[in-house]
Amino acid sequence: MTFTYQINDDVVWNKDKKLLDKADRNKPEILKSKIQPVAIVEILPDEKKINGYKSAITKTKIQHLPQVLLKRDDSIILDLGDHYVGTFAIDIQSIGSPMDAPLFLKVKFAEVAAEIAADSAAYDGWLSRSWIQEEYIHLDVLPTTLKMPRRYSCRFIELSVVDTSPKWQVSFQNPVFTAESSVTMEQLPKDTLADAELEAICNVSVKTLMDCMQDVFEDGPKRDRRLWLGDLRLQALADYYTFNDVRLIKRGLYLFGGMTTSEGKIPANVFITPQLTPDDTFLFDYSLFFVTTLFDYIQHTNDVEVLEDLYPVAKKQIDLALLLVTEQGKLCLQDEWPVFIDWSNDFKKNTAGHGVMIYALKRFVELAKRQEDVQLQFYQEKLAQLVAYAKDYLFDATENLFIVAENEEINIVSQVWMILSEIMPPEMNKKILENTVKTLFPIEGIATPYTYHHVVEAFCIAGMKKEAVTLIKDYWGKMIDMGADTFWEAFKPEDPNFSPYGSPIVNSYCHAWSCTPPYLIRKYLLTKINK
Ligand code: RAM
Repeated sequence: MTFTYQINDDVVWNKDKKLLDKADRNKPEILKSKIQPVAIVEILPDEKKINGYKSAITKTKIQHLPQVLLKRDDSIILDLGDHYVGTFAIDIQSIGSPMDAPLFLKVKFAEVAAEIAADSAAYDGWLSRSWIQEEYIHLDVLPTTLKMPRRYSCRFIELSVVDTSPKWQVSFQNPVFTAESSVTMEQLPKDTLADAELEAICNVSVKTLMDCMQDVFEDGPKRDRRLWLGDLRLQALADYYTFNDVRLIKRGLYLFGGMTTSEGKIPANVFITPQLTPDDTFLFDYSLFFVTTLFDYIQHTNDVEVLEDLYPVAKKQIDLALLLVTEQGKLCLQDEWPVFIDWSNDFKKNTAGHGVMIYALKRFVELAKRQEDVQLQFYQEKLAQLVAYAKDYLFDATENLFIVAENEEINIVSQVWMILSEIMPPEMNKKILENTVKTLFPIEGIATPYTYHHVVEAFCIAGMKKEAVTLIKDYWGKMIDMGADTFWEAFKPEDPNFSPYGSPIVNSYCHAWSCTPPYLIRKYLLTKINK
């Protein structure tokens, strides 16, 4: 399970002011609401919960917080009752003899109970430890109102007194968490699903999406707090079926469209502060998802102005990708523009990448028709070549499964992306997925809701609705059983305590790419479920 950093610091960027101004005009207002903690809790081991810990309400009621006096090494954990993103403030005073030393306080914010239990000092993973939501603060004068400096993503807040002095103790009052998002729950459709388990999964999904909907669609409000194209694509799909607030989608498209390399390539993610900055990271599939995200947006809104503005950028992504396709229709991926597909590098991704190429080109051809592009026929021919190559060289007609040509490997992502690219007749798609279930299930070695999303969507495309529902319940439902208030960046059902970083403390437990069940359910499965 690896993801490699890219450093391409020699890239020359084009910034298109007209497009970036339009991104700016779609900047959302951040809505704020005051949340008070609902309980004082303790963290207890529980192997059934994520990473082995759960929270339990203590005997001390939250109303009695001011009466709890803390001294050296004492701590208290506040529970907001749900996951929120925002800022935190609390009143603090000293009780007892005069305050003859500063208060030394540690404040830790946690999305799940296990983060409180994790020892930050022991963290030794490859992601920056600066993502750990923990602050050490000296307060020279009490009483005061402590206003924490950052925006945090959490359900639990642990206040640990590193030291007072033997002469006095500390008391906390009026904890307030100001939750932030660019949408509210009032925007959601009012209907509920007949299936209670799926309804619960949808509720956690929309909370996940809402907490990621900030100034841009963030991938995770705890980490990386930025706009990634692969995440944007899925957030947009989920948004159409839930909040239906398209400003952030439009903003995201203009941000990516407005920042490209001198050759026209779109970065995999962008930073918004201190000024708009494209990341020097490039992913083949993420660049192509600009095209599909634009296609989905146009389908949903019919916004002609956006199409006029961004069609040339979409076309450029296709043109750059087609440079890697031979006359025969073979996609030859390059190391400097890797295909992501999934974090795991335990399987080869060439065939899945070929599937993404067809998936994106098909949608581009539809846009090209709308735009009456004079090169339409060229793209149609390229599409035909890619499809022919996939059928002739990437499909094992004896096994009825797609292979990776280089080593004849048969893996799940190849099947899934080839089904999603819809190159085979429906009956064959079904046969391929039935074989996939027979030979490659239960899924192993995949830890991302991102890939599970694509597996479920492949089931939907192949008409295997029962399997789709079962997988949604088994995967997303299991996260709820294990304590999810919002869905996670990583989850490996066969090894639930797995962390891609060696410690839960830098995992994101509210992650955009896990929020898609409402899209999957409402687009493909609703009639089935409501029967
Ligand atoms: C990680 C994030 C993000 C994802 C990229 C590829 O940094 O989890 O969501 O899109 O990987």
